[in-house]
Amino acid sequence: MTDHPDAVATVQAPTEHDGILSWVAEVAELTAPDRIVFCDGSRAEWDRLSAVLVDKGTFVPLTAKPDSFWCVSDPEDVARVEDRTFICSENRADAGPTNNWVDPLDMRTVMTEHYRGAMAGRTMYVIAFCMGPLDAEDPKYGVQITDSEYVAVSMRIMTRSGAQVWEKLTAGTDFVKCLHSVGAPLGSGQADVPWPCDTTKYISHFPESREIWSYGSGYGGNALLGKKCFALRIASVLGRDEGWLAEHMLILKLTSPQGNTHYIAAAFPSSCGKTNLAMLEPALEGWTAETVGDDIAWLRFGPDGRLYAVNPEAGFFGVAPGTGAKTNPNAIATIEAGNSIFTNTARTLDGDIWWEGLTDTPPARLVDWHGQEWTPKSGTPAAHPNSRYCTPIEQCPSVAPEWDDPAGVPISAIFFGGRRKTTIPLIAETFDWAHGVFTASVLSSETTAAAAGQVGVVRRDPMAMVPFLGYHVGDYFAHWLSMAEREGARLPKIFQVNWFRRGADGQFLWPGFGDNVRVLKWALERLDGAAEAIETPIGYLPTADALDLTGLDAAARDLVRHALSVDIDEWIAETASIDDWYASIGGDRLPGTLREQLTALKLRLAQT
Ligand code: SAT
Ligand code: MN
Repeated sequence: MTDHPDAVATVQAPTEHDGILSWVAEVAELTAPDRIVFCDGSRAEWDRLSAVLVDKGTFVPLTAKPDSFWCVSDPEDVARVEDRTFICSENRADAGPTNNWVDPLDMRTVMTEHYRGAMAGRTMYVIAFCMGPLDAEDPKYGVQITDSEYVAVSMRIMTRSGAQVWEKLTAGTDFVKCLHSVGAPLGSGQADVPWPCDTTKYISHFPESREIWSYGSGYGGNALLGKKCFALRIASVLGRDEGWLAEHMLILKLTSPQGNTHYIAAAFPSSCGKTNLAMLEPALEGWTAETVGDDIAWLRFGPDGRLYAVNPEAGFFGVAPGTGAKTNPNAIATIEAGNSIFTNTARTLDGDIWWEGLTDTPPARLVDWHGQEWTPKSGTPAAHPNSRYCTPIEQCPSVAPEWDDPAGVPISAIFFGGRRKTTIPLIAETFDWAHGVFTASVLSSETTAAAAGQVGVVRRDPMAMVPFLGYHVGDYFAHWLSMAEREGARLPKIFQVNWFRRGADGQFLWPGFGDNVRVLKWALERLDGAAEAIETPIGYLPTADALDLTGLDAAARDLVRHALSVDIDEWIAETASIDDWYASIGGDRLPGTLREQLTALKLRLAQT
């Protein structure tokens, strides 16, 4: 690698915050970088760092999109590594049965040795960022130290960062320490590789001291520490302590033809369509949908007792495959505007990107995500199933003007969904808050490529948060239930959805995408009691005619009827699996209310 004279200059620290300065000095002492750069988040900095990345062979500039770059990762560093993700609470019991736990002192000892000298030959970047609007009443700041230019430019897209944050991070202001190294020190004169990382990886969280230590990976969820590590794992602990919720939810604004606006939040596991729903193009005449967030929502009580949602992020880190002009035109327009990074997609020979589902037919020749020449005859996917686009939210044509409102948006309904071939109907309205929390606590989904490991296995993923909880899952359920105890609380209605149910022949029963507005419309009409529903053991479901199926043909309507059916035998089997799930949580931490909910569900099923 040739040094870029502009990029290597160690700039003056833009802060007098002692806590930051002493921590930066301590980390530099341990990790031994060649130089330190405090990021200002400027356009010039983006240009400089992307030039460094091009020079290293990490980035290939795209000629078909302005200021956009393609890159491929190390083939072993393509997803979150849940088995290497740790919640290092002081007491093992506080991490709960769903997290890996290591004693914090032991973890610090082991990781300190990995960090020792880890940044040799590299630049250490110091990035100040704010999760959520800068003018929030109680802004949540983080500072990430990283030795990866890829991480630095990605953080510029994904968070509010740079000079505007340094200005606000005045002496004594709280911040979350986010330490990251790819774990690939360079000996003197040693050439860098395009995607430095280590085979050993640790994604560690210290909930009591609000710290994140990440080592060995450059991949999004492992390395962009504002995202899952801070905005979900650490923030879930902040929310528990401060009376709010940090959730794996999109935020969507929906306006009916009559001009009624509602905001909804919806939780789905990774790679189950949150981004597509967040950018929905309604299939029903007269409806508009606008995007507030696509992945994470922080929900706080407003003065009127309603829950207000804020999107802590400033960009999308969306799953590329399956995203196309038909499925998500707003995502396509967002990336067309440029300023984007594409990781592990394929690249065309004329300087554009491609992935399965972008167009119906692939180009005749491509460079695939391994960097190898690819043709449709290759017989392998051209893009990795977890390949991603990273792009600024402000470029999204469907972005709601209030996406950056420090007050957030009031949530009328919360949706929980997973990827289930059977059992779970298209939509069900839960009976009340406790039943809604119960339903979310037993949410399940077939695993996807967003995390390393087997794909397609059903697992319980309560609130779609199982990989992102910073504390004990039973305490988390208690925290959700406690929302109803707050004086004057006016909580949203909770719904369960499943876009992925299949018929006996394996075909999807529901068209999904823009047609999902039909389901959302029914749910919103339920808020003021206007839509018809029937009571079933699992909740209220639309009657056969209550869903607006205008424009769907008879065959599609038949499938919808199947999608809406509640199969009692399947549900009895489901409750047996819920028994196992609850047993794994441990009786002392599982709220009694949820056990009662399960008993009541079994009773309703038995009486049907
Ligand atoms: O890689 S991320 O964790 O940021 C995306 C996801 O898996 O939801
Ligand atoms: Mn996600």
